[in-house]
Amino acid sequence: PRATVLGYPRIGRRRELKRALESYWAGTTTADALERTSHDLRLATVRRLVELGLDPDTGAVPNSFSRYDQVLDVTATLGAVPARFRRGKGSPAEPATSESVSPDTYFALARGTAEQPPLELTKWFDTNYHYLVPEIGPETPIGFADDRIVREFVDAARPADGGTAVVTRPVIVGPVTYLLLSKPEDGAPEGFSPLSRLDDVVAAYRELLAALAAAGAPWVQLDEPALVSDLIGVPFATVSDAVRQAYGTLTAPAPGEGRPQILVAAPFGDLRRASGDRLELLAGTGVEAIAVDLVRGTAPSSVPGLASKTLVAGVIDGHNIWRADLAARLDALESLREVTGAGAVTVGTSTSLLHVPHDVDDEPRLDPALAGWLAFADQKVGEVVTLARGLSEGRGAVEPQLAAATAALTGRAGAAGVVVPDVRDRLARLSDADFARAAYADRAAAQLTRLNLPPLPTTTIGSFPQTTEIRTTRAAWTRGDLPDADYEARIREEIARVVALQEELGLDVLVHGEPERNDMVQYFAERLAGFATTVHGWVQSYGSRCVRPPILWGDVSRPEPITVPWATYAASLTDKPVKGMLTGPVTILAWSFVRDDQPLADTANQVALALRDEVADLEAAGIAIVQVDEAALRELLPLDAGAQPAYLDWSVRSFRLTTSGAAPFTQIHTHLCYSEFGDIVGAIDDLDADVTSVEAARSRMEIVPGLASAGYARGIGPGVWDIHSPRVPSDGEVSDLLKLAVAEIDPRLVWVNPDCGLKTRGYEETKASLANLVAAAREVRASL
Ligand code: THG
Ligand code: ZN
Repeated sequence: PRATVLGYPRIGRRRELKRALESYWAGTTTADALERTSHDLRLATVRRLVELGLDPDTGAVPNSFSRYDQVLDVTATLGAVPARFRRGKGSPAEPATSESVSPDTYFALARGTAEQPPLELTKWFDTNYHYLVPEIGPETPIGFADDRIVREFVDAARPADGGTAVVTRPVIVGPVTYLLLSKPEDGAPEGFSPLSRLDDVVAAYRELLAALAAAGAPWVQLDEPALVSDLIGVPFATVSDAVRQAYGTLTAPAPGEGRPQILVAAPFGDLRRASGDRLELLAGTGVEAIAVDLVRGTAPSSVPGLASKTLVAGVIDGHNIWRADLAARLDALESLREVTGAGAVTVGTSTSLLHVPHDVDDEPRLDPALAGWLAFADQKVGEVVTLARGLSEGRGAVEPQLAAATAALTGRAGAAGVVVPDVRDRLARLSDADFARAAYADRAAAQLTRLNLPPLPTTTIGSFPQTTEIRTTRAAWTRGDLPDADYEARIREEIARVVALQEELGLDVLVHGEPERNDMVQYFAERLAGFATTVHGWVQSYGSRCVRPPILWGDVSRPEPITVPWATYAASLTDKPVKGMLTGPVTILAWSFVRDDQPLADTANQVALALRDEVADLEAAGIAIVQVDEAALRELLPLDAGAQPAYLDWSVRSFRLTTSGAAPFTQIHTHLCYSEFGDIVGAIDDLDADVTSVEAARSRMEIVPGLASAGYARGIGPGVWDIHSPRVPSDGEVSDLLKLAVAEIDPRLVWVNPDCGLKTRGYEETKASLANLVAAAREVRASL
């Protein structure tokens, strides 16, 4: 095919999948109804892609649907269900055989059961999508257990409804990436590597490919993003060997069996890595096509072995929402065949379109000028189709489209708000002094005197449970159905309730609970100049959960204080210190679609300056503690090791720019989500926050020794309550974790707090857990 995309959103234009899943889980609909909705969404999607110009007959249309997660789908295809979900099935002495996975088991893996926590959720490369981590041990069953992928191909190719038939290209996570993203199953021997099961996995994929060929699939797409990442924890050469082995076997089917042509896709980075050229590696295998990310990757030069293959040129950004410079992209495409020596060039997206919303035309409230600068999934398919036509029929055939794209870009560059001289001037005038606070020892002394807190002070991360009533109130006000004064009164009432509850529980540092915030990024984006928000721009975050990333399109400034009225109201209700709560610049960038016309570092510093003013206003209003959350600091860490130092430098600087205007007697807190901090301990220290809270309960304080040995010597709140499940930890459990912390770190530095915000928890378990947390802190305090 001449044009394709690597994947398409699955949630549905009106989040139909979310609704179907949630009513199935609630027990109000059946598994059959969920299956029907999935079927309808799949067919609607592939037909939409044909309508938008992809070829219906040649495998140009990806079949990339998933009921929950594409990595879980491989686990189900392989029947690779970990033993902890198989108890009671078969005798433990007998090795389990892989068998097809029922909807109950599929969703038990995704969401857990009364007895078993779910598979772990982790970020998919450098996106805001989260996949379910497979658990693979020496005995985990692995086979070709489930032919859903084949049935979904047949469903589109020979539809029962008599509508348009589409010969799709099934999209599956590739065997190497699947195993590299797996973790050892509980009970696996020390040092076991899931990659050691490669032969078994590849054998199953070979059967799957044979079944697809038998069903008539001309192409299959195997996604191998792990090939572009240095954050994979396995030596470079080991990964390359696995690729050679896997694709050597997959491209040589067993006698009498066929296979579709294989497209290996490597989104999110450059296959030509500092440690070796993986484009050349893939070109040396028998696969028919390779999809490269030309948005992140460099323009490739001559590649041996590519003459017999198709290069799918990912020139349209699947990860961001800006309309492309089509004329420039066409220039690049025109020279690509000569430069690389590829046998053929297909125009494609850099990544799946999973990471962008469906359709700009579905956003009636966007400013029309801004809307004209944007391309969501459907517009991106159009761009790919246009470029393919230009490539095969010549520029003349698509001149109007090229001109329209150029005009949109020119309009964008010159539009009011994109460049705001005041914002630029302020940025240009910054000096090193704007990034530094007084010495920590002086700050600590001033804060000790002012705050007068007990040792092991107790606090929470910021948000309290969001009741249905609060969500309804916010929604009514947003719709315009609730007058401002009534809304304000309702929020104040909620804040007063949350403050009273915290006093009753005996917490030392209180929060206002954030009932006014829909989302910790969207809330600020709605109140800062330079951002736009959407109505239907939902992007799947995991399973049925979605976010609506704001669009950061212009220079950022703060028209008026954002959080000050709520924080000061809360502070007026209590004698205890109340923390002001802000979201930091890196997290705001990580969870937004960010402008692509200036360095991220500059954009981050603009956001930082707006937040710096908010810190100053909170301080002036008498707030003694300000927390600036950088939940996503680890998340934006580049996959490419070479790019990490520069990222850590600008991200840390933007945090310091946000906070360093604070006086020594103002205590700056930060909170970081996720527990994998090994790579960034140095950066955490460089943030120079007075107190840092981190996730630590699930890993039983694993982060603490690392921080201690790195010489970390400021306040630290390792989470002692895992808020990711409704389970209430006993006071004994909490005090055991606390004792682990104070054994490693000077007890004068240790804070007592949950792992993360409480907005997804209920009040029952919140009250019980916080009571135990306070009791445990008191017990350990007494023993110091
Ligand atoms: N905000 C944003 N991005 C995030 C998170 C966030 N990315 C990482 C992490 N947190 C992802 N976690 C979630 C958790 C819950 C939901 C989404 C992502 C969620 N969404 C609601 C839903 O889909 O029903 C919609 C929320 C709404 O109504 O606005 O519950 O915290 N930006
Ligand atoms: Zn968190």
